[in-house]
Amino acid sequence: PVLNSRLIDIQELGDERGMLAVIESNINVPFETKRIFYIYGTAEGVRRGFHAHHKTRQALVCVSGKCTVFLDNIERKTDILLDSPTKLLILEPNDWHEMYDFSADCVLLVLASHLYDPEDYIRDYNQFREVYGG
Ligand code: T46
Repeated sequence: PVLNSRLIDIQELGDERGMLAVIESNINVPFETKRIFYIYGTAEGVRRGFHAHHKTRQALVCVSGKCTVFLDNIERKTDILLDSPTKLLILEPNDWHEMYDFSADCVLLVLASHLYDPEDYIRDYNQFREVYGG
């Protein structure tokens, strides 16, 4: 019943020049990163995502601005606010996700464990229930 996805803190490495945060494969993200993409310039009121994955593990961080991620593993649903460059959401493939409430300045950086493959997406909620409903 518990969600596999979880929020982790990224250590803030700051000095008088400003801040720096590091994400390293197999150190603070639990997979090897093969792909990086970022979502920005999201129009007001937009909700996106609406899928789960078969294999792809991801890590999401708002490097600027904020957004909220809705997670659903059928038994449990939760909303996670990403409002800091030090909050990293480890998003496991079996959690259905939707992103919403993007601030105008939001840059949502995503690290992924696999290259892009449309076949890895489960976009139909009934299929999601069949695959992960148990
Ligand atoms: C996810 C959430 C957090 C590509 O061509 N290559 C890519 O690597 C990606 C990620 C997307 N695309 C194309 C596919 C679509 O034509 O870019 C367009 C927008 O992608 P999509 O509608 O899948 O975007 P979101 O915001 O619904 O979902 C994305 C990721 O696709 C997905 O893996 O978990 O962000």
